[in-house]
Amino acid sequence: MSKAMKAVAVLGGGPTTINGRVSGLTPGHHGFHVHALSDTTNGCNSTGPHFNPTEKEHGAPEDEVRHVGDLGNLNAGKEGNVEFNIVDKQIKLSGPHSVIGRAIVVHADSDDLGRGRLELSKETGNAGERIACGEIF
Ligand SMILES: [Cu+2]
Ligand SMILES: [Zn+2]
Repeated sequence: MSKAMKAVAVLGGGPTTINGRVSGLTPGHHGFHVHALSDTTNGCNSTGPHFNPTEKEHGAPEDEVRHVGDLGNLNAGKEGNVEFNIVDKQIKLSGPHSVIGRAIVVHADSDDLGRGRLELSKETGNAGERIACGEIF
């Protein structure tokens, strides 16, 4: 299955708006994060961990305690497409929280938002395989 992703980020006075669309997904929830590195020499696995400049635990986008890169889940429809329009307070396009030069990643599975019982819940959200990624520039 081929996946296509397009995203645009807009810096406002305060929160950052990120919108775009992803197609070719399986229907349902898919973890969606900014990972630390834009390196894709070994596919999406080279993009490092979730972008976490504040060294906090994994969480939901609305949580105060979260990785800066934690954007929750995309919810793909029956056709496997999803459009998103995310307004986020922690994502920045300049300064120490800047996501420029990092990667946006879509996962195979749902992100448990740090509320899961599995060991990696507070680290990765157990979102599974990285199925699509792209550099943020
Ligand atoms: Cu991720
Ligand atoms: Zn995270």
